[in-house]
Formats: sequence, C-alpha cells, structure tokens
Amino acid sequence: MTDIGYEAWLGSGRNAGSIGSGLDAGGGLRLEQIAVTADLAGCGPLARAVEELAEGLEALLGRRPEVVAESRRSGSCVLIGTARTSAVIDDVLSGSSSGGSIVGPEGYCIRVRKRSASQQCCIVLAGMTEKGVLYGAFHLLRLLRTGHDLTALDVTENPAFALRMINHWDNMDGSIERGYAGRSIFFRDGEVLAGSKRITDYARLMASIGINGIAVNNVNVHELETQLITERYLPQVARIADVFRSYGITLYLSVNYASPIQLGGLGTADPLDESVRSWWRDKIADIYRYIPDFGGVVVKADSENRPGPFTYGRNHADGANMLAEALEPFGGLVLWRCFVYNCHQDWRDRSTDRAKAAYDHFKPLDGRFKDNVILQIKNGPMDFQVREPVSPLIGAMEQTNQMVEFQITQEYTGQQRDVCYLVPQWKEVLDFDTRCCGEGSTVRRIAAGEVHPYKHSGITAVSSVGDDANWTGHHLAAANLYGYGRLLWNPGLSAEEIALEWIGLTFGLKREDSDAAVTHRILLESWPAYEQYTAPLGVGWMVSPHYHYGVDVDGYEYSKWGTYHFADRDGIGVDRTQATGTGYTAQYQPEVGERYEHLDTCPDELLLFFHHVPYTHVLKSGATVIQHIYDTHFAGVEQVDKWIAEWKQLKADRVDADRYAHILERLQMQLENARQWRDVINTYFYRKSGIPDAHGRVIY
Ligand code: GCV
Repeated sequence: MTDIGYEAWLGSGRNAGSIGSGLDAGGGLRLEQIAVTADLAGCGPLARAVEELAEGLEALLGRRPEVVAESRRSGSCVLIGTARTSAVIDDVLSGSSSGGSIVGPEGYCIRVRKRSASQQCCIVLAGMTEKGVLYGAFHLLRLLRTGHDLTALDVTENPAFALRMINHWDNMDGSIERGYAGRSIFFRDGEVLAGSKRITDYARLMASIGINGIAVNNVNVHELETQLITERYLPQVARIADVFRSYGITLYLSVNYASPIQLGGLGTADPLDESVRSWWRDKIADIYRYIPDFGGVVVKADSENRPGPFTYGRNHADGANMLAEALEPFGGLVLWRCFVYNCHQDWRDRSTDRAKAAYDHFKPLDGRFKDNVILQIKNGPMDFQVREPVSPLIGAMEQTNQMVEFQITQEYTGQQRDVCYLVPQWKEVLDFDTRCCGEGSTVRRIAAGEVHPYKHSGITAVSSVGDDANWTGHHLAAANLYGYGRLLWNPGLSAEEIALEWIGLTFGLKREDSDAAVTHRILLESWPAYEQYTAPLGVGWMVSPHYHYGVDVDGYEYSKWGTYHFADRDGIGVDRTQATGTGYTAQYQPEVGERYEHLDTCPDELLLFFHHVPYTHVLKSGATVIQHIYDTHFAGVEQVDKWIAEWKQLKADRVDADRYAHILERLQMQLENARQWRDVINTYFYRKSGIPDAHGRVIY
C-alpha cells in the first residue's frame, strides 16, 4: 500500500528547494543553529518544537541545524524559548514592533532580530509556555514551506478559542461510527493500541493545527468501552495521554452514564443517590492516578437510547453536576452533549418537532449547571445536514458554559467519497449573529466566551480520521481536517485562504500555479455543489436510512427519527412557524425568529426548513420551488462533470501520479452519486407535482 498522503500538510513540499524565500536571500537568515533558552531534558512540547524545527529546516535547507544552548549561539539561528528564560525572549514577548500586543498562555511571537556585533539575523520564537513555542514552530515552518518572505517577520498569535477539540467516535473493536477512512488508530480487537507510532504521528498532525484536546472513544459507549476507565485499560490509555501531553494535547474519554451499574454493580445510576456519587468520585480519582492531567469526560445521556438521568426522574443538570462534582478537585471538565430528542417519534404526530428538542430540554436549566460543565451543542438543531439553520440554543444560556460541535467526518456530506470542503459552512455558522446580547452576538464570539462570561468555552468536532494511509480516505478530505484546526485558531481566515495554504503545503504547489487554481476551485465549489445535487432549500434527510450516503427521498419519511419533508402533490417543507406550524421559530431571538417566520424574509436556502410551500411558490431568486429543484440538480451534476474535465487537464508532473489517479477516481464516483441524486429527486418531484421542467430536460 502506498503511504502517499501520510505526511499530510506536514510534508516538506515537493518544491521545497524553491521555497523558503528570505532564507539567505541577502537577509542573513542562514539558520545554522537552533538555540534554546532552557535545557531540553524533558520530552514536552519544547523538545517537540526543537525536533520539528530541526527536521523541517533540514528538509528545506538540505543541512541539519545544530541545536545549542542560548549561551552558545553564534551566527544566524532560530532562538526559541518560553517567558522568563531569556532577556531576548522576554523582550520579544513584551510587545510587537508596533507595540501593545498581548501574548496569552498558548500564544507566541516570531520576530527577526539583528545581532548588532555580527550583523547576523536571528529568528526569535517566543511563547508564554512550551505549548506556545510548539505552535509557533509549526507556524514558522508553514511560512517557510509556503515561501513567505521572512526578512521582516513580525508575528503575534493567540488562538481564538480556549478549547479546540476533536471527538473520535472510535470503538474498541477497531470500527469507527461514521468513519470513512479505515479503522481506528487507537483501538483494535478490544485492545488499546498504546505505543503505536501512528498515534504519535497523529498527535503531531493535530498539534500542528493547534488542537489541544482529544476524546478518543465513541460517545455511544458500548459494553467494552465502558471498561476504559477501569484498571484493565487505564494503563494503556495513560500511554496515549503521555504522547498527547508531549504535543500539548489533553486526553478526554467518553463515559457511559450507567457505569455505576455496569462496572460498580450498583442497582442504580441515580445522580442524587449518595452511593452513585461516591462511586463516581472514587472512579474519577482512579483515572487521575493514571492520567494526572486528564481533561474530563464527554457524555451522551438520554440520547438515542443511551442511559441518562431521565430514568430516575432527574434532569440533565442533576446528571452533569454529579460528574462535575467528582471532577472538580482535579480541574476536570464534563462535556455534556445536548443532542437530546425523541428518537421514537410517531411520524403521524405532527406536533412534535425534533428541531425544538435541545432548546426545550436545556434552556430551562440555565444557571443550574456547575462551573466545570460545558454543554456541547451541534451547530444545527437536527444533525449535521448539508444545510441547517444555527441551533437556537447557542448563546441562549447566559450562565451555562457552552461549546459548539461540528462534524468533520462527512456523514451527511459525501462520506469522503464525494469532495465537500466544509470550511465555508463552518464559517457561515461562526459568523451567524444570534442577537442573544444584541447585534454582534455571533456564534464565534459566543464560543470564544466574549458574549457571556463563560468560564469554559470553545469548539469541538467529530473526527474524520482512520488508519487509511492518508488519514482521511479522500485526499481532498484532509483539507477539512486542516481547515478545522486553522479556523479554530483564527476564524478570521477566509475559506479561500485556508484552502490555498492547504494546497501549498500538501502538494507543494504555489498559489499562482494553475494546478493549484483547479484544486482550489474544486474545493471552494464543492459544498454548494453537494447541496445542489442533494437536498434542496434546507429540507434535508432524503438520504438512505442509517448509511446516509446516497438518495432515498422517503427513506426517513415514515420513520421514528423525527426527520420529515412532508412532500405531497401540492408542496413540500416543514412548517416551523409560530403562526401555523410547530413554533420552532420562537426559540430564536425575535429579530432572527421573525426573519425565518415570514416567507418574504426567510432566506431561500432555508425555506423548506421553515415553511411548507406549494411547488409553484416563487423564490427570491425568481424561480419557482419546483424549477429550482430541477435547475440545481442539473447544475450540481454539471459541476462535478466540469471538475473531472479540469482535473484531467492538470499537468502530469505537478500532482503526483498516485494522488492524481485517486482523486480522479473519487470524482468519477461522485459523478455517479450526483447523477443518481439528480434523477431520483427530479423524477420524484416531477411525479408528485406533475409540473414539467421549463427547459424540457430529461426527467424520468
Ligand atoms: C454517535 C447521529 C449519527 C450517530 C451519532 C449521533 C450522535 O445520529 O448518525 O451515528 O452517534 O448522531 O451525534 O450522537
């Protein structure tokens, strides 16, 4: 098997020789040494930073820089260190040349300093902590690999969000729920793969994009995984935590709410029962004996048949607080998921609306959760559809910590067979103004803890990684993983810029290269295209049940999952208005809810999420709903066809043969998928409505 793609965006770049401008291009930056202000006895993030720089510079310059103590530096070097270990470092940290920038605990500065005596230039990389230095090292290497001019470097960076997490949905038999890139890198045949090099390489990849917390097991905690918090498995889990720690990453575990029964032999998991509370206190103390910096637990309770406090007539605050109390002495967190809804709904019942469930369950509990609980809220009210409105629960709780959950794994967006670059979708969510504290209360500011005084906040996402050689199955799907981390560090970056960075780092292509332009276009056009050939106007859920890849218009229509489109011969969509529907729009702030409530102000792309309309309803675009369905489905397929033609035009020597062929093959698969969607959807709605396509195209 080829290992092309294993290095992902950390490969030295095929054009490494031609990049790294500013290196000895008259600027005196020959970087012969890496000078360190502390001794490197440990194997923490500082040691990792030195290792990265040494290897990265060697790959770029063709010679390995010597690693020396600061006192022994001479000539041109990279000087690295943390606060209070050197006067030069402190000077750099105390302010940028423009003055006044503040470096936070995970932040760093990178500046060029000339040593007056020798006129030699040094790059000074200073972090408040070792983690900051490691992030800075990856930043510096990124600049070098993408050919930035370093002669006037003046960088001050801090991450936008405090918690920047990944959730794996990995099971101990090695399978991954909603995984599309092979098997688990953490577990196999009931064992923990402690000591695997792959885990170290993964931690490195994640650190390079600023991820600082990873939950390694599935939120659906089955029988065997329940035992991960026992003496049987904790020693191995602790070894993974050791690797993570050296890359500045904290380990979290998903736990089974019913553990006191399943592991402790108690007759109950009632959160108010003293024996249950005491069991959890002991159990959490055990975990910390093995993993002193354990991050905390992720909990899916009373959700999709998982156990939870409802069984005992208690609420989610009771359940979460019980765990929080046990974790509090150690500084641990409870990441409590809000994906709670009735998954046994009767499709005949038109009054229950799944979209309303999370808000209805959690909003009334605001202020009743302990300080170390964070509610983990999916970005939309349903479930990671290609298009959904932002969840009205985000920002709606002033006194309860919140974090947003995205999905990198492409469960509903092509399953890493179809290309679908999700950074533009995530940016739309982050830029959405909830109005919860007046204008400017964006999701981004809420998740950064700037709108409400949250003690903890941030963003997490479901991982797309498996043991496929290239980590993500589709080579182009790695752009989502990279983009997720970059966006969490700096949500001000554009989706375009992130894609360009990724292409440059992954393929060694420069931005002005026409092959980079083709790849860039495909990425940027892919989310809109996926939306075009799948579910129109925000309606969602026309996917094959359970698998969620491929079209099945009525697959979920008469099911228990609460996911309906209500198409009949006259029209389609879900009436979620207050006036005549489920009243979901009332969960938003009035300015937002009003916009969705009325047909004339509801944006086209979410029309069918909020309204049931006739096929002849005229959209703001001027097209009728039925014509829009036909047009977008034809356009989506044409788009994929066009990518294939463009991909075939790439210059043979630019993207290597393996990746070239792999991507072409996946695009061809995508074309088949898109055609199937187009023909099934168009035919279905033509047969339902009896209205022909205005352009007379083939519909069956
Ligand atoms: C881990 C959806 C997915 C499930 C997933 C669930 C969740 O329903 O299809 O596989 O379970 O979301 O987020 O808990």
